[in-house]
Order: sequence, then C-alpha cells, then structure tokens
Amino acid sequence: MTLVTDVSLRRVLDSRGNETVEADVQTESGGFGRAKAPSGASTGEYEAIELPVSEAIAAARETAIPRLVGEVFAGDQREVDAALHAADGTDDFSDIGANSAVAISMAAAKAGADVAGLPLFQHLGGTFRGDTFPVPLGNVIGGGEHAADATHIQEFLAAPVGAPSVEEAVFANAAVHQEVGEILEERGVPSAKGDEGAWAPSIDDSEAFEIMAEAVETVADDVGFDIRFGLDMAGAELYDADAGGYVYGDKVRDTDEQVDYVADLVEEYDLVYVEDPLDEDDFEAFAELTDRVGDRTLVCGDDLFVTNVERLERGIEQGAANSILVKPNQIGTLSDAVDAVERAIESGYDPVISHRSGETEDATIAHLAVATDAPYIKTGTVGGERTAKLNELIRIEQNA
Ligand code: 2PG
Ligand code: MG
Repeated sequence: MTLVTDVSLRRVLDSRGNETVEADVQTESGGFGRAKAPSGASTGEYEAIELPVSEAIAAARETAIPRLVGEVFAGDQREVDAALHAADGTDDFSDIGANSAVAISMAAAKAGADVAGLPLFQHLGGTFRGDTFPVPLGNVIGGGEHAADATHIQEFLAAPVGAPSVEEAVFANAAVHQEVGEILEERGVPSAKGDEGAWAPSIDDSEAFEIMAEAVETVADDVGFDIRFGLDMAGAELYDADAGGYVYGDKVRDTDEQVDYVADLVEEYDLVYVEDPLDEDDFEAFAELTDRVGDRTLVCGDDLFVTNVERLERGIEQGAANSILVKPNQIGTLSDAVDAVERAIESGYDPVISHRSGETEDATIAHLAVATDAPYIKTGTVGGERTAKLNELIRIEQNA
C-alpha cells in the first residue's frame, strides 16, 4: 500500500461542451490515476449535489485534499472514500461537490490499480468471467431532456441479450443504430443526434417503437442472436402534478393510465427493460407495475433510487422494482456505488451500471461493470465518449 502524495484538480471539457472536474492522484511509489466526473441532464431530485466546477474544485482543495495527501493509501478505496465523506460532512456532498468527490474517488482507484499493477476491474475485486459479461444497453433513438423536438420517451435502448461476447454485443448495438438511421432515411425523416449520440428525429413515440422493432429484428436476423429493446422513460421528467400526470405533448396520462400504458408496451414489444417508467417519488405505482410485469421485464429505478442504498432499501421493502441503475456520480464515491450494487444483488435486483448524458473519455464504469459482475451496462452506442467505455469492454474481454 502506498500513500497518496498529491491530488490535483482541473477544469476540463465534457461531451456537451460544459466544464467538468478532472482529478489526478499520485502516490509515494509513483502510482498514478486520472478520472473525470460525468454530468446528468435528467438528474434525479435526490442525487448527490454537483457544484459549479470552480466551487467544487476550490472546496475540495480546501477540505478534501488535506485529508488525502500523506494521510490515506491509494489502494484502500474505503479509506479514500471515507476521507471524502469526512471532508464534506454532509449527506449529499453539497460541500465539496459530488463532481469533485467522484473524480477523486475514481482517480484514487486507478492509482491503486496502477500501484498494484492490475487492471482497474481486478483491483476493484473482479474477474472477467466471459460467460457473464455486462450486456450493453445502447441508446439508439432518444429525446426528452437529451434532445429538443424529438420523442417524449427519453431513450429507446437496443439490448443484444443473446450475444455470445461483449464484442459482438457492442457491434450489434452499432448495427441497430445504423439500421435505424437507414429506416429514418427511407421514411424521409431528417434526424440529428441527441446528447448521447442516439438519433433524435421529430417523430412521435409510436413511430419510434415501430422503427425499433423493425431495426432489432433486421439486425438479429443478420447476426444470428436475440436482440430485444428497452426504454428509459425518465418518468420524473414526464410527470407534471399540475397537469394531472405524465405529459406526452397534448396527451396526459394519469398514474393508472401510465401503469397500463407501460404494461401494454412491455407486452406488445416484448420489452426487456423499462427504466424510470414512473415519477421518482411514486414507489407505490412502481410497485404496482413491477407486480404486473416484473416477471417478464426489468423495471429499473434510476431517479427513483439515485444509487442510494437507503432509497434502494425502501424500494426492496415495497417491491418497487427489480433492477437499479448505478451511476457513481449520483452518490459521489465508488465505495457507495459498490454498496448499492451489492445490496441490489443480495435482494435479487439486477444492477445496471450507467453513464450520464454528459460524459467524457473516462472509462471507469466499464471496469466497475466487470468488477461487480453486473449483468448490464448502459453507455450509449456511438460517439467518442461512449465508445471509450465500449472499446474498453472489448479490451477487457480480450485481456488486452
Ligand atoms: C439517464 C441518464 C443517462 P442523465 O437518465 O439514465 O442515460 O441521463 O445523465 O441526463 O440523467
Ligand atoms: Mg435514466
């Protein structure tokens, strides 16, 4: 184990052209780690707090770095993350910023891996088993908060559930993305791309379902394995209490209608995955939907759980879901994210390790997914900040 000897923080660009925090961690024996914080657009109300970058950097320099340098061992992730919590002193990282915290936490993990001479996933306690790799959920059509004037549903996600390898799964998602592009062209629908590289055409949700169904079927026939699809509905963004429910343009669905709508979609399109189908405060409606379709599909809580074990406990008690989205920056440290994954697995919930809509070339989540043997990773399909993770998964699979 070697002591942290330096932590430096700087402002760098993210994929949306916004600023974010990059952390470098150095150790006594020459170990080095560098990581960057991602950033959400459809952020949950109960997430750890992302501060403006200059404030987050100043606060972390003042309170966190003195608790790390010369004080903690880079290889002891729990100790590093405890020091970050102690420096912050709040329960939501509102003092040093979850953006500073997560960048330091992940950079320390990489420094620890460097010192140990191990790939990060192995340093975090994992092995690549090959038979149970994380299946990438790939966003291929999207709108909501990620693109103006596109679908109401935030993400339509290809899910290559029958892929024999990570590599084939990654290329299957890319092929679905290409196929959707061709179908849009044939239909004469012009389309830009949204924040995560998904097509963001100005079509209604029902047309997006048709196109997804056609695209996954075509590509599945080509590649010879099963590809299904799923959704991130980002229900908290659709929900407007004053409007009386979930707002889809001119149409508003009340909570019962929303539950029926999602259950029908699961049935009609054989959806493998439905993330945030309901509002982030509505554990009861989540439980009702899970009761109806949880045997057939993953009902995943993102804004509902915000990678927070306490909120997950409440979900487990109420039967609110059967899956949790895990985003390290929603909770602020890798240790907290791993706690959420472990608690999920113990209670039969499938963890899905996830990117944010604002990303960087940082590939830590690819390692986290392998380290925790998570069954799924959601990290886009195309675009450099997305392929950084997907290509890292391919390299991990090949032990490269
Ligand atoms: C989500 C994410 C990532 P954002 O809602 O799951 O796709 O979006 O980072 O904007 O919260
Ligand atoms: Mg989501």
